[in-house]
Order: sequence, then C-alpha cells, then structure tokens
Amino acid sequence: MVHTILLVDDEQAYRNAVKRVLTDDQHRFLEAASGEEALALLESNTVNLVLLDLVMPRMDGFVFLEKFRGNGHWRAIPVCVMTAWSDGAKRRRAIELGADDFIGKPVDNVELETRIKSLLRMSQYQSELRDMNAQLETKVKERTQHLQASLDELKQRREESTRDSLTGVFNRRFMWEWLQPQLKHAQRHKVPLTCLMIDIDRFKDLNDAYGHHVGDEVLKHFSRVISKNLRESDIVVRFGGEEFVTLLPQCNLENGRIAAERIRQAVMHTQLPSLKTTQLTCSIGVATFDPVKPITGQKLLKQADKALYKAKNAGRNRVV
Ligand code: GH3
Ligand code: MG
Ligand code: MG
Repeated sequence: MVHTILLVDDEQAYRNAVKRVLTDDQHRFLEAASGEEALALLESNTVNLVLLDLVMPRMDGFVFLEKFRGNGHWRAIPVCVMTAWSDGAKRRRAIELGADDFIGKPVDNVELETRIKSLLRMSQYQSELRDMNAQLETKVKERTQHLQASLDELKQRREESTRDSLTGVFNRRFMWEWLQPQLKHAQRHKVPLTCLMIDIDRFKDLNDAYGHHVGDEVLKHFSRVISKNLRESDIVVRFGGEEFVTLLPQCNLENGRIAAERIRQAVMHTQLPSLKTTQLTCSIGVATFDPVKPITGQKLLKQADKALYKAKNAGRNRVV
C-alpha cells in the first residue's frame, strides 16, 4: 500500500531534504508551501500523514492546525510538526491544537524515517480498527433486524394459531387452554366465572336468502358486536359455525344475564345494508361457574348449551 504524505513547508530546500529520506515506492509526497495550499490539497487527495512546518508566511502552522482539526473528515490523519524551536510553550500549543508528534529541525534522516514509519503504522492500525468496527456494527444491525423479523413472524403465527381466520376472535383450541387456569383461579379466589353461548337465529335461512358471502359478513359483524359489549378481560370465541362462546371472569349469573341481554339488544338493532329488511337476532344461554360447587370446563359449556337450547325452544331472540 502506498502512503501519501503531505509535506507543508515554505522552504523548497527542506521539502527536498525530507523527500530524499523516503525514496521507496511505498511513499508518495504532496507538497504545499503554506497552510492554504495544504488545505486545498487535502480537499482533493486522500492523505495518510501531514508533516508540518510551523513558521510560514500567510497561514502559519498553528492556524492550519486549527482549521485542519476543525474538519471531522481529517480527524484520523496524524500530524507531525517539524520545528527548530526548543520552546516548550509553542510545542504545547501545537499539541493542544491537534499535532501528534514532533521532529526537530534540521532533520535527522534516521529519526525522520522512523517517525514517519511509526506514525503511518499507527494510523494504519487505527483505520483497520475503524473498518472492523464498522463491519461489526453492520453485522449487529443485520442480526438484530433478522431476529426482530423472526420474532414478528413467531408472534404472527401464534396469533394465527389462536384465532379464527374469518372473524379474528379466539378459536376453540385457545378457549380450552385459557379456561383451565381461569377456573382454578376462580376456585382458589372464590370468584364466579360466567359463560355465554350465543347462536344466531335462523342463520341457515339468511345464508339461503343472501348467499354465503353475506353470511360471512354477518358473522364478522356479529363477533364485533359481541366484543364491543364486553369487558377487556372477557374473551370471545367462535365455537362453531354461527355459534360463539364468551367467558366472563369474576362475573356472577345475574351480571352475566345483564351482559347477555345487552348483547341480544345490540344484535337486534344491527343495521347491515346487505340484510335489507331481515332482522338479525340471536339466542343466548347463560351458565355460571360457582366456586363453592366447582365443575369442569366441559360441564360449564354443556350447561350453557342446554340453556341456549331452551332459549331456542322458547321462541328464539332471548336469554335463558
Ligand atoms: P337456529 O336458529 O336453530 O340456530 O337455526 P340456524 O339456521 O341458525 O342453525 P343451523 O345450525 O341449522 O344452521 C347453521 C348454518 O350456519 C348452517 C351453515 O351453513 C351456516 N354456517 C356455518 N358456518 C358458516 C360460515 O363460516 N359462513 C357462512 N356464511 N355460513 C356458515
Ligand atoms: Mg343458529
Ligand atoms: Mg347452530
């Protein structure tokens, strides 16, 4: 790799003396006679090291250093100041302004060669480190994105496996998983849990009259009406075709009936343009888990189903 060294000195003789020290093909020199010329060369070249004289006409080494270090793009380029001064205050000032090293004037050839090589090597290491860091950052970002995508997919799949695809409410599988611990909790904390079994009345006739497409639309709407009339902690399940189950934790029979009645009324007031004059109604069976006389989830569902059957037989559009 060829290193580009920017040589900033107003005296041609000094520049030539420095160039004679490194004549191999690993080093290329750019020459500037003032700070301005040096800045102009930096704008249009990639530079690996700056060798800087301090005393120059127009823009001197201090002003150059200030401007040079003020530009973030050049932050990584090392600067070695060449000075005849043994003045400690000036050296300190140069270091404060961003110089990295010094070399005395007149230059000793061996010293100059070794300084240059050591500074170039350090800057090379630093640049390699920066590259490695950038690569690592890219890799970490890629991995993070990949992980996030997998996580989203997993969430999506889990969501799909617990939901009914038409209405978006929970499916039976989820219900049984959910119910078991809920009943245990209800029993331990001596709180009731109410189950509503809700079935659309004469849904077959509706399908026959308007077609399955409208039937599906009604099912979606129906599930939304149920959800809207319940609490956040209640769950809505599509139990069968046009049959829904809702489970209401910490709700007794009386309050369950009130909720059921609210749903029945809301369904009755449904206005869907595609249903024209047909009135949508539903029948609801209510059953409650009593923590004093605990029963299984299956039993609870069976009782709700029996109540629903009674509601149907009693003329539909009612709560039993
Ligand atoms: P009842 O008042 O006694 O409940 O009468 P019903 O007609 O509602 O009951 P039945 O069980 O005889 O008919 C249910 C109908 O629901 C029959 C079936 O085609 C329809 N169904 C089930 N699943 C779907 C579905 O996903 N979409 C549509 N459009 N119809 C469905
Ligand atoms: Mg029905
Ligand atoms: Mg049915």
